[in-house]
Amino acid sequence: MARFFLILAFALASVGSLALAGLVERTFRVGKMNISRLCEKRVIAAVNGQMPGPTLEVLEGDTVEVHVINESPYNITIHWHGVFQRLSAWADGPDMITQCPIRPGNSYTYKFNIIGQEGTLWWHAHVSFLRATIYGALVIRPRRGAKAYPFPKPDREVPILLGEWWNANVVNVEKEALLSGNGANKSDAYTINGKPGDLYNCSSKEIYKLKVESGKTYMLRIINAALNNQLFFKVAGHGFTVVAADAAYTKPYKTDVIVIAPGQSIDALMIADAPPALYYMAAQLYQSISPPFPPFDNTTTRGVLEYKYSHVQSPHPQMPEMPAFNNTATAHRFYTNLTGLLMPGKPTVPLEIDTHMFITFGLGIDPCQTNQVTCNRTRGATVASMNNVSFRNPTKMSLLEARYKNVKGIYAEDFPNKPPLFFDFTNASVNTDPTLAPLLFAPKETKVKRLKYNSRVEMVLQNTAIISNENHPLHLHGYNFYVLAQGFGNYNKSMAEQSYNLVDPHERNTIAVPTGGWAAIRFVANNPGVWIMHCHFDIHLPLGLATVFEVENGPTPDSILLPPPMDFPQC
Ligand SMILES: *[C@@H]1O[C@H](CO)[C@@H](O)[C@H](O)[C@H]1NC(C)=O
Ligand SMILES: *[C@@H]1O[C@H](CO)[C@@H](O)[C@H](O)[C@H]1NC(C)=O
Ligand SMILES: *[C@@H]1O[C@H](CO)[C@@H](O)[C@H](O)[C@H]1NC(C)=O
Ligand SMILES: *[C@@H]1O[C@H](CO)[C@@H](O)[C@H](O)[C@H]1NC(C)=O
Ligand SMILES: *[C@@H]1O[C@H](CO)[C@@H](O)[C@H](O)[C@H]1NC(C)=O
Ligand SMILES: *[C@@H]1O[C@H](CO)[C@@H](O)[C@H](O)[C@H]1NC(C)=O
Ligand SMILES: *[C@@H]1O[C@H](CO)[C@@H](O)[C@H](O)[C@H]1NC(C)=O
Ligand SMILES: *[C@@H]1O[C@H](CO)[C@@H](O)[C@H](O)[C@H]1NC(C)=O
Ligand SMILES: *[C@@H]1O[C@H](CO)[C@@H](O)[C@H](O)[C@H]1NC(C)=O
Ligand SMILES: *[C@@H]1O[C@H](CO)[C@@H](O)[C@H](O)[C@H]1NC(C)=O
Ligand SMILES: [Cu+2]
Repeated sequence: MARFFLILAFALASVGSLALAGLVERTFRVGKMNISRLCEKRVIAAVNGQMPGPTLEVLEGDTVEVHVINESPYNITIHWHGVFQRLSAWADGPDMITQCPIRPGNSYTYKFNIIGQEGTLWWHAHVSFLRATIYGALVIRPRRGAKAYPFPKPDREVPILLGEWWNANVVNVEKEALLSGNGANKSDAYTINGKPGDLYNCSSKEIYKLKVESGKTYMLRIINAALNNQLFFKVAGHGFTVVAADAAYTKPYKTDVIVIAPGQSIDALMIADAPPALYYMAAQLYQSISPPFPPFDNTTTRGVLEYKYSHVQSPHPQMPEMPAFNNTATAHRFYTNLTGLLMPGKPTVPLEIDTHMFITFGLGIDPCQTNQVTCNRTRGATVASMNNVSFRNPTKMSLLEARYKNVKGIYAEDFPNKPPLFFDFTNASVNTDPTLAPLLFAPKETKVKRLKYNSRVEMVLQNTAIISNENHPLHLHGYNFYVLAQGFGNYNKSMAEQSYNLVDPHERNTIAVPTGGWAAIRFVANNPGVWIMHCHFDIHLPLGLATVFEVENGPTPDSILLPPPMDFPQC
């Protein structure tokens, strides 16, 4: 890894120590890669001929410069998932939100600082389904001279990227789904660090192996890079202590199962304290949809944990007992048991609120568009929405550029603070009661919510039962938020507020909102720019399950969005 000392600046670290800021410079060539998986040879788009792509390892306080060279036949953007991107929204990456894509043959340098966050994040393509093969880990360690981890230093740190694989060109899978307006083909496999494991055909050698030594502690940096599915993850014979989620430290939480939604990451300590032998690690679907189910990928990916110097190895590794695919109780227990680690000097949850928002979200049905050639015109096309707005990307220029250049007509600033109608949101009768049929329809629009700099925002995120109850992982760009409470059914203010954790809520950039339920979150809008909040199921984003926050500049020079870089891609 190239690391040059850029400036001998005395920076006031968030942890209160003096340290040097480094520059981490990398080149990502996005190009074709030959790969064999599940009895088929395929050509995929990948970074530097690797899948998963290279791990970016940085220290908190570093500046990162990644030169992305697009040698693929596709439009590309890269998103640095969970990075705050303070004053550098130009480097955030979502297609048509903060930039036009890098076209084939072109390049763009993403430049940003990493400040005030430590742990595991990741990077991925943020255009069509391409992140199925264009993704990698982003590891942020404490800066030099800083107090190290707030837990005993692990002996080894291991990225565990959970992925999803199609025996198909993923761009076509998305295209086909959008043309039919009726869901995407299910995937053919899940993967651990790119490998499906030995439960799939032609895959017995494509299995991830982790060698461990008795008594040592391993920090698993687990990332769910799957496109459309939440996962349960377990290792037979071993337990975990969760110490961070989405690159924010948590109070240590002991569990034998990790539940993880697309977009989320979990740092978990695992001690190799089992009798030396072979053990499987496995990941399998957590399916939150209420029946009847659409077709879903019910397969299991697994890897092997292998003790070094073990002479008593049975050739048959032990398999962990996985939760049932519909075990919402286990998912809920995991998600609600996380609390934040309070640290001196670190900001905590805002107690005063300037902007209250109540956001309903979920699926819906619109009439088929004329270009949706395979759409069932009797049924209509599946769409998705927030507060009854089905988000539509602009086409002429990105929202960020329109805001910066003050170009009118690209977007409207009237995304509502609440839904147009309060109904019995989580009652499935909305799908069968003919008098409620008009509720299913959500108009397509490009609307943003404008926020004053430093606004303290509380959002209630309320799932609806329209089409189906489902746990959607909502991801906010540019910020972490605090998770105050979550529950099932309709949000009831007086009841819910009693359950708010205003002492040590954990932080997230992606929250899996309970199926048929709600979550309450807070954040401080202290980063000027335009920031998308969207469902991290890749199939729901193009359907419109998104909205955008336009955050104003602040009053001081260090609270104003910087100008776009010279090589900023144009449409
Ligand atoms: C992929 O395979 C094709 C045909 O086998 C070969 O022509 C091509 O050079 C390979 N590409 C790479 C990047 O290895
Ligand atoms: C989706 O699945 C159908 C049925 O198996 C198949 O015919 C079609 O080719 C698949 N689409 C893609 C893009 O792979
Ligand atoms: C493996 O191949 C067999 C025979 O084609 C098929 O029946 C089975 O479903 C396949 N298994 C998986 C996990 O794809
Ligand atoms: C999913 O697979 C498991 C075995 O791995 C099986 O027990 C379960 O019935 C399957 N569920 C569905 C809905 O297919
Ligand atoms: C999970 O699905 C099975 C059938 O596949 C069903 O018997 C069981 O009641 C379901 N459990 C929950 C909690 O929904
Ligand atoms: C986790 O949360 C559940 C409620 O979902 C609670 O009953 C349980 O005691 C908690 N467990 C731990 C270890 O915190
Ligand atoms: C189209 O949708 C209607 C209404 O949901 C359904 O009855 C019909 O079977 C669908 N047609 C096809 C070809 O799937
Ligand atoms: C959404 O807006 C449309 C068009 O204005 C309306 O017909 C529909 O009832 C609204 N749905 C909800 C859930 O408010
Ligand atoms: C909220 O809960 C309280 C206490 O159970 C109840 O009295 C009230 O009717 C509920 N409000 C709504 C809107 O359901
Ligand atoms: C690629 O991006 C350009 C510029 O935004 C756009 O005009 C074009 O339609 C895109 N191509 C595809 C295949 O999406
Ligand atoms: Cu979703």
